[in-house]
Amino acid sequence: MNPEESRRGVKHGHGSFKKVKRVGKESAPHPPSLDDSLEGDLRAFLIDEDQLHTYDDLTKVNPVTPTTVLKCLQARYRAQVFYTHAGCTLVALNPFQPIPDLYSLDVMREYHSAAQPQESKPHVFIVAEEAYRNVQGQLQPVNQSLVVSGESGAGKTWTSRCLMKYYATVAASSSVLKSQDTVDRIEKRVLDSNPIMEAFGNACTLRNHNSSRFGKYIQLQLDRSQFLVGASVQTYLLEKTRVACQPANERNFHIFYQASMMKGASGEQRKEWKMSHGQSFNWLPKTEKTLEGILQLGNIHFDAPVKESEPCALEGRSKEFLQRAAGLLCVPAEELENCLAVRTLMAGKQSILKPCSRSECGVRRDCLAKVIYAHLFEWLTIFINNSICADNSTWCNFIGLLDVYGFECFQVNNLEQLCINYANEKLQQHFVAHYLRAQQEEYVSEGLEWSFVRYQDNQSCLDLIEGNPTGVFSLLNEECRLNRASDAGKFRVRLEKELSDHGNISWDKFSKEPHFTVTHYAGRVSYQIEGMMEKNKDPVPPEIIALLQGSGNPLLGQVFEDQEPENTATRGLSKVVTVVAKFKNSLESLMKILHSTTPHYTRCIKPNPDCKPLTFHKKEVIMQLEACGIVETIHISAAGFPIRIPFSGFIQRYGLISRSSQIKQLVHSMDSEPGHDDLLRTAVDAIVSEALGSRSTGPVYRGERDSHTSLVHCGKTKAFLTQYML
Ligand code: AOV
Ligand code: MG
Repeated sequence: MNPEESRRGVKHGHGSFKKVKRVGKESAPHPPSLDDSLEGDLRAFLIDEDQLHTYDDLTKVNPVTPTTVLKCLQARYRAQVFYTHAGCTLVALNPFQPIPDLYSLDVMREYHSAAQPQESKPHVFIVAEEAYRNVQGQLQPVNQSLVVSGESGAGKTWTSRCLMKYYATVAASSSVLKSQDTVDRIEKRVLDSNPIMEAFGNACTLRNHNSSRFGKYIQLQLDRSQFLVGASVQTYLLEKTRVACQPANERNFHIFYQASMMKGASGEQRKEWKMSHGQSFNWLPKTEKTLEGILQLGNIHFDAPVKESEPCALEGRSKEFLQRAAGLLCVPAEELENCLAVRTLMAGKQSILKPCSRSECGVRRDCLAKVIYAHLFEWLTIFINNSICADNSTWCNFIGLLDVYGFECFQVNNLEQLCINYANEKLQQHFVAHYLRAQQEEYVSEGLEWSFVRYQDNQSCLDLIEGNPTGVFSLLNEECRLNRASDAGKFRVRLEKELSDHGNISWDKFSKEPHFTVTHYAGRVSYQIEGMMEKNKDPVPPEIIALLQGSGNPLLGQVFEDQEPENTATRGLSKVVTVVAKFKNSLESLMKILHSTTPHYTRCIKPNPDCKPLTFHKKEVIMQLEACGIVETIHISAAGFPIRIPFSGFIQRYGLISRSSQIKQLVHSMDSEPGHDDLLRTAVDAIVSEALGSRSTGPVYRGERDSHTSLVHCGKTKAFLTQYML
């Protein structure tokens, strides 16, 4: 490892790479502070600092080090330029304030009609347009995926919205935005699904006032003429615990506040919001009662029982709240109270009633609220899909937009964060596998003598989490299936025993709370074990399901209709499908879809932790750049050869401009006879030598490669070119 790597504690997945070939001060020792290092790098290599903000592509920065890249992004941010290419990916810096005209209709049209969008100013619309043309331009159309990643608050959801608007505009079957009667148009319906999903699935957290508490993959369905004809949404693991319990200074899902606000709105406010009193919405059919019912549940508290053999009694005004909740959920109040305070145990064919303890009553109340909300959310997703999904016969390709919750590290992290961070690990692996590894493997198969760039492979962290039979998820599932009370201390000992050899997990010996710390690609996160097993089992008492199935509320009756009560007492715990097992399966299906598409990556960066407009914190940004491997990506793109043209194509394209009659002859003869690779290779070499030999001084990037051989490489069947050479 070089000093940089050991400083970062980076673990590389592939030990066999040759030394990294870079131009300039490659092995400079690492200076002590970020600022010193920045200035040092800049003095040595980038003389005209004033021009830094003009670098549209980070591959042009030379040398590519975390600090020079950082300085370039900082200069651009200061100049209010928020998008920068980084080879194959786009870096998006969050301005944290609306930027006029950055996403206007005119701008959309400009990128859509550009002959070469890649040559326009960096923008997320370039990525959008590239994906759109990729679907269009192929003989065999290929589905596309736009993967937007970044930490919480970095701008993923915002970016996804911009992308959706772009497609709803450029792929509209007629000029949707010109016509007034757009109410029922599919493009509008697809866009309108966004605020609804966000109302139910987003919440204000310490990191982001509109944080997505669920993952979303939306497929925009295109017909043969490339028109948007529909969409389908797949959601992932809603953080339903938030309904009953929010971390300090965080909030519940937006919809609760929005619903209350609507209820309490004055006549004037209703006028301003264009919502008349008692107006109903097809998009929000009759959920508002149910939502209020959930809120009323939160005010129900139980007192300790007078006698141990008796159920807990309702505390203070709880009877009133219970009655209101029962009324709103359309269930008998007495049944609701029994369901919260009494458990039914089965002994053979006989059922025995057992009063719950005070804390158990609270757990059951929370469980009822969570299960209702989670089912409502699922129902909403189905409802939206039914409204926007095109008939299978009408669409043939899709562009998928992935917006999942970003990497999270809070003061206290539990199963939710482990799942969220695991999802981010999977995406990072997809990126590494697709881009970095695939590119280097192609160099090998083409026999290129190329010094490999090292990259951070996160497979070992994934093995730690998802490994079978000894990974955190498997061990957790095993623990949950044992018919015994959860014991955080015991589970910690088990983890340590089974996983102590693993480099990505550690324990703080002095911590009183049972926990484990995982070294993720984006940083170290400590997970609290207390409560993790219960969250993973996520048991729903059968009495609760039965209660809701009997509800007179048509919506509740409908969403619980097919739910089978999970009676662990009779079915056995081994059959219970745990939360992590379900999540892992759904992520695997997502990965399969992603692998079958051509991916495009956008890396959103959060320039400061406080979401302050136009504020750039170097430390914050550099950590994110390092975490997502941006520098490695740039190295491969900058020092590598992103453009590959098969020899025959290269000769046909560039042979005609050659002065050599032999090459011209070859071009003409190729129509009838393709020619051997060796012969073609010699011709490509000759064309390149001729072109570079006659090259005038022209524009030169500082630190330009020293000889023409590093601008073009001939593989076994293809010519590899740098962007600059092209
Ligand atoms: P996230 O999706 O990445 O976080 P968001 O997309 O919700 O983050 O962005 C957070 C906030 O940053 C938004 O609500 C906007 O106020 C602002 N913002 C983001 N991008 C832009 C932009 N291009 N222009 C102006 N403002 C922007 V999370 O869902 O928490 O992982 O879980
Ligand atoms: Mg989001």
